[in-house]
Amino acid sequence: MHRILVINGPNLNMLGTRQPEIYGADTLADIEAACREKAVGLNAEIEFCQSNYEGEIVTWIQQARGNFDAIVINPAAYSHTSVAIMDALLAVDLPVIEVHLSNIHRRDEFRHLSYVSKAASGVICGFGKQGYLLALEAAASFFR
Ligand code: CA2
Repeated sequence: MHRILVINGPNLNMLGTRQPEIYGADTLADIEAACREKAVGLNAEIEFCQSNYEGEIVTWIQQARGNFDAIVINPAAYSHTSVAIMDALLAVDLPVIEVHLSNIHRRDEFRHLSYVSKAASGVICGFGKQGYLLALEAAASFFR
């Protein structure tokens, strides 16, 4: 069975508590449940994690080599700042699908640049929770 690591960046543990007009009403636990259901249909296994710490995310990416077949990542605010996460993703040499709940291109100009996109096989943004499910499908398409 193929294994997909789903990484969530800072503040995404707050989903469902504030700013539902931007990020939707689902909590991160709701998104995890939907991802787990989707993974069954894709015959894949997922590990779903969240961190508010850049270094912890870098470590998870490094450890993915040999343990996972693809990475789905919502780097949250680190998308727009983190050369360290970009470098780790470039080094791990796995398919990387970047996902954002909101359409970052319709928002503040500082959100238009994602360093992570430079290491991503593809990017999905603006589809809320559904975007995670599309990202899992995209990841699984690398296995066929
Ligand atoms: O649209 C996305 O998924 C983002 O990655 C979310 C990040 C934002 O910095 C990116 O530009 C786009 C922010 C996640 C914070 O989520 C919260 C949810 C509820 C309450 C507070 C923060």
